Amino acid sequence: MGANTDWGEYDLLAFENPASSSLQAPSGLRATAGHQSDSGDPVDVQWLNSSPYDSVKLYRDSTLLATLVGSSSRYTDYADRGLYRYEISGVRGITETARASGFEFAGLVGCHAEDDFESGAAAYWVTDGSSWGTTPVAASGAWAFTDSPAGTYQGCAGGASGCKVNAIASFGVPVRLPPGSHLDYDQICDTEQGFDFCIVEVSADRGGTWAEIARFDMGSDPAWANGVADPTAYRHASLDLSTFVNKLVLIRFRLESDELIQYDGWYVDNIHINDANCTSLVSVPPPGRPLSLRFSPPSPNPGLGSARFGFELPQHENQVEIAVYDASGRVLRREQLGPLEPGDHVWTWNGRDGAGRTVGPGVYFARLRVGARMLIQKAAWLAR
Ligand SMILES: [Ca+2]
Ligand SMILES: [Ca+2]
Repeated sequence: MGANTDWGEYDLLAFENPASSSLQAPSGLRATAGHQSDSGDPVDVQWLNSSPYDSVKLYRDSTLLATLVGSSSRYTDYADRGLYRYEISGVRGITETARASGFEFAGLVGCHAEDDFESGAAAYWVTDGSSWGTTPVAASGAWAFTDSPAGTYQGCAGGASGCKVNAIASFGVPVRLPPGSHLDYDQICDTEQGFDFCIVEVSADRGGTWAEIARFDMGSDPAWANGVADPTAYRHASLDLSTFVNKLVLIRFRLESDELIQYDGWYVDNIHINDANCTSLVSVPPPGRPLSLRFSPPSPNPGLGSARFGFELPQHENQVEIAVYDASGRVLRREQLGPLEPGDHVWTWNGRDGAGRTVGPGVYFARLRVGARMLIQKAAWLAR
């Protein structure tokens, strides 16, 4: 601002938007899929509200999924098989905060996942701090994956001695590891020997923390010594994952570099965790999430045509009932769902009462009864 800045004008702007300076974005978004099905898999999305909001907006892959009351901190989405980016923002008045975000893979999870990049894209990868992308310098087929498709990887621009930068690509498809599991892939690692590294990491807590399982640099193989990637320089790697047996894991590739001297970077192809003949584990509950009795709000809400209610049972139950009431407390419909196994379940209401008549628009209540315990959710219903 120059010497002639009119401070009165700035004061006026501040007065018109008094809330904006104190309005903080939500944080800590965490999405956890049930991995129960490849269609309509329940995804439990939770976040922390950092300010009071009039409403919160939830996005999936940049499209608005739901506008919720300002105190909401949880939502159950139902998503078909795929990798999704969830974002949440807070709204007060006409001001919407920045968005907090997180990724989750919805759909059934097995003991095997792979990518040969022959789609020409890397749709199941989440990248950070770099321009990871597909490249025609492939071990086989037409495409592979690299941190630096345009050439040399990045160092710390103007960085001091000892500074580090990371180029990270995380494979968004989780895998439940049976005994004897391996990560196999082909690679070229053209990084400065002893200073820049191609580091493979595994997370057993859905990306919260990562453990290194291998690191390479251009000194790891004579074919990489010239620092220039060409397809004849691909070498096969097979990494033991037995440390993580019985766990649900994600893998990622992290190229770490310092401030001086960069080469062609990291090229990977034909990635697979186990082969397609591996034997899946029967059931491993997601880590850090013991089962409890839960009943989620309907989705979509308001409902139109149908609405899904998710619930979770901590143990086998013979008596499970869902009933729908109108606002006056009259029972419209009652269904016996038991016996049911522990875990996540979904009940879909088609907007009809027990006699098959379509209900009118309004507010309804769904009551889940498990033995002597009862949980209630409210459902707004639109006319068809
Ligand atoms: Ca390929
Ligand atoms: Ca370097």
